[in-house]
Amino acid sequence: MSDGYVWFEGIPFPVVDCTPEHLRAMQDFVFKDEDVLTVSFPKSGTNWLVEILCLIYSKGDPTWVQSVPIWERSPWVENTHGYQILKDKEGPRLITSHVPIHLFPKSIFQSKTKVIYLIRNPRDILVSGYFFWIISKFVKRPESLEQYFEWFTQGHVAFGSWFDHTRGWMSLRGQENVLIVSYEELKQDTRSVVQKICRFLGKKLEPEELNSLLKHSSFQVMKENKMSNYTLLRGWLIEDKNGSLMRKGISGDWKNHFTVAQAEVFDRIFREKMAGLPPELFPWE
Ligand code: PPS
Repeated sequence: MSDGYVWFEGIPFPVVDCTPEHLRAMQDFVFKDEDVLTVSFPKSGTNWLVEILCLIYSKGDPTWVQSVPIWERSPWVENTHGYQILKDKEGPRLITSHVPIHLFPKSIFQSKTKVIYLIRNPRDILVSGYFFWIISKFVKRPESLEQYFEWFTQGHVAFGSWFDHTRGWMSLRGQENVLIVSYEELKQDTRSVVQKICRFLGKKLEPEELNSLLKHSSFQVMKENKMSNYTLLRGWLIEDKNGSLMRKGISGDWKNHFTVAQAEVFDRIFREKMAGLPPELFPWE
């Protein structure tokens, strides 16, 4: 560990369960056609999407999501613990990652693994990250939102620049085995997006199974589910005794935290960094 991050190929990674040696070994991870990979920049709503995928695979039955920690149901390939579980697992695997595309195991590009890339308004990601990192021990702790704003816009945060991450993974859009989903559309019409994900995965849920999925992946129910809300990490990686992954679960909270000047700076950086990409890829204000 140095300066609150593990560094690998110039990108900062969290200090928990992640080493440069592991990240190097991870390069040889072999993806299988039947795997389903969730990829996102941290704080995009990853765990929400994973909960939905678990409930699709259990046909709406909540037993699995209520009895096994979320990081064991869909392990993180970049974590040593997750990697061990994945390596030995037979059959289709749910896999999660925040790794930027240029450092990702190359076997993903030779397989038919279904990839879901989850995006979210980076302003909300910034705010969500700030409030999580100040109560946890995963990454370098910012002293203020102003400071974290600087780090984030310069790409000096866990997994690097949001802009590079998004540009990188979005370059796969249009491929048959790749689906792009946004937090905002999930919030707006969860049912329709879940149906779209089911079609993508070739899965079918009966109406009552879908209703059960929607209930058990809702913010309120996930907030109470200790297998999904990260409260199992309290007293170890989460220092605040009330700390949880489940903070507000809304779109647009950045408006309550950015100053007018920060909003303008962010708009300018967004325009510069994302120039050339169709604006409709980013369904937020
Ligand atoms: S992490 O630590 O990077 O894996 O975090 P991640 O899961 O990507 O993102 C955490 C944010 O997702 C919100 N969340 C949800 N929103 C709506 N509905 C549901 N069910 C849900 N589950 C998680 C969580 O509250 C974090 O966002 P903020 O804005 O901080 O509330």
